[in-house]
Amino acid sequence: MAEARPVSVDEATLEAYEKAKADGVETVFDRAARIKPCPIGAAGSCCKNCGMGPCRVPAPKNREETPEEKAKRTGVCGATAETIAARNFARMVAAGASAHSDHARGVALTFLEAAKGKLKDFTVKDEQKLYQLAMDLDIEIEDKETQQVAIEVGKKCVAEFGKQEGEGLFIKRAPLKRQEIWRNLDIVPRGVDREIVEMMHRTHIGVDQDYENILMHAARTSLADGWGGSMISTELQDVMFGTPEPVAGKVNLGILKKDEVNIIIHGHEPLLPEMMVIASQEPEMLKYAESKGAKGINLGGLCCSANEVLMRHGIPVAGNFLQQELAITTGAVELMTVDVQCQMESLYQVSTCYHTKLITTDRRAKIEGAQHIQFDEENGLQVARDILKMAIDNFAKRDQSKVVIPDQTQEMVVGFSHETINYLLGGMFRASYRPLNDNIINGRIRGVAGVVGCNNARVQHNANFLAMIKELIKNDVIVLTTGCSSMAAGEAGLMTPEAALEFAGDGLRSVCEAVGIPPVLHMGSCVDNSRILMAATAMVKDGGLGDDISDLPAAGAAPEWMSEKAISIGEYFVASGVYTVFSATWPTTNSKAVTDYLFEKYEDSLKGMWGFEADPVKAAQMMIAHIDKKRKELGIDKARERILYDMEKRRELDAA
Ligand code: SF4
Ligand code: MSK
Repeated sequence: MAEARPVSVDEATLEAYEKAKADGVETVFDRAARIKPCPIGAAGSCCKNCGMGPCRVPAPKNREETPEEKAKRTGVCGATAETIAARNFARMVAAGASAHSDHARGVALTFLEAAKGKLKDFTVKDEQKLYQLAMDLDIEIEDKETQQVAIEVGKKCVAEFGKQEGEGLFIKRAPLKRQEIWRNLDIVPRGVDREIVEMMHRTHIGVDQDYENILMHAARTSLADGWGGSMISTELQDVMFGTPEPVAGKVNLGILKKDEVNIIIHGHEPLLPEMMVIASQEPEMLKYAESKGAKGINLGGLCCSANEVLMRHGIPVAGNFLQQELAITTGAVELMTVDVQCQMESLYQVSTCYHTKLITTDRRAKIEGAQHIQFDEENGLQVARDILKMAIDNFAKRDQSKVVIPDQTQEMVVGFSHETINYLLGGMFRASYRPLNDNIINGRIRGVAGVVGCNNARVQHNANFLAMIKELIKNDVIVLTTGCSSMAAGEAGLMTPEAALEFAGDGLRSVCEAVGIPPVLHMGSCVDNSRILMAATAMVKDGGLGDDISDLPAAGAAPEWMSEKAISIGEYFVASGVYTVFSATWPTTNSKAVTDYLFEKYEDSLKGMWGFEADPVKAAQMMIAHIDKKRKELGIDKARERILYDMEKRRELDAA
């Protein structure tokens, strides 16, 4: 019998997984082995949108069907395989967009209250970004006080969510040609709440039964996320907590400390994590920890709450989505807070096998068994202090005989907001994307790839990310990452400037060496994919690479995706003109027409399209082929050939 593949390519994960098994703790890897995916649902052919179902539509014949055969492939209400697959896909987009945007709404409401001076613990940290944002939102600045500008920005952002008519205000940031494409297709998003409600309505039984029409509204809904909800979230978080700048960080389970109080912050919203960072550095808190026998307080993160505080403060990261249970199984975590999104319900069960306290902090996301401490913005720092004290008090209950912390950690450089990329490449006084564009035009950098998204327990942990990213950078494609993709790259050492020497092609390596950046740039959390949209827009606006995002030698990917948020992100990449390739699984395979529409026909209208390829290296090659096609269309393919020739010649000379 063939030996089962290891669950991860990461040594620390494998070590912790072995310990979990030895401790008799079931984890996501065991459940994935036990529970097989339902083939009907996986293909997008199950509908449960009404009480006459659920209906499953059989897979199409592998030949042209007769009308009678086709007629039999429907649900009780007559919905076809096409309608069902499109509805399921569209609902994934709506759910993903709602997750990002409900997060954003919380941030916007907090921002507005803080601007009014009602929340003592939250302030404006980045005034420059506030003023830029105000200008983008058409707010007259004149000689207004910063507080007044912040209030007006907060009000406008809050109003964006429920905007009934007109265009989302951030749409104007996109290249003009892109805006024209959206207007011609009548898919410029209004408020994200409206688009999501309409998406849910259209996919109710007996409403929209034209798959193309459903999928066009899916595009509009996703745009309300990427250029609406997610963008509001990123912008306001930057204004309140600071725009990320390059900072050193560490990643992997080895960041946990044997002799300190370990606290893990997990989820997505940075409000509580920001307060935890402040509280954990207060001298009284450190003294309190020492009084309980600990050498210090060690704050670490998981998933995107981790990315938020990593990018702004260099707080270390314990791991990505598939490592969340394993952090607890080290036996060294006193307390884990979870806010919203990507936190496994199994965490409570795992925590009961150790001394770890699991604390839910958001009324929208409770877990049976876990203790709930509601985060209260009016009292943010005090809530953080209370939670920290609880963790410190729990240190004495740690059973050191149960503690095994894998000793792997990896250094990385993070904090590449699109503003930072601007300054790094162009300098403080002439910040611009010009040097990036020039290096793309002269061929040293072949193109840009956004590799983002989750882990998926059906795929070997981190394997697809690393195979894809290495193939891309080897071929001189610079990689931008967010979410769990960033941690995968970080854990493998791809986020250090030195990684360029080992893994990048000659052209990309020369640029990374000159600027001192890694070949893989960490741009933040899931909502920060809006930064990638802004970076792409900045490249277009700087000139020389066409006049739309779809003209850029660029592509997107999520090789280990699993969440509905990833589908929303992929959809707004596509609707913004980006060729976007997913691996792991694809949710519409039961309908060839729907799949063809997403993979081919979208390009006719949106100038961007989806792709799927299970093999991550082949997927990377598809992205590179697309990048080369765009280079050719731009007339810059010859420059790259010359560069390669030069490199070859240079090597010959070096060898002589
Ligand atoms: Fe079946 Fe139609 Fe109801 Fe879906 S909406 S469950 S296809 S009857
Ligand atoms: S945390 S959405 S598993 S990237 Fe943002 Fe990771 Fe995906 Fe969650």
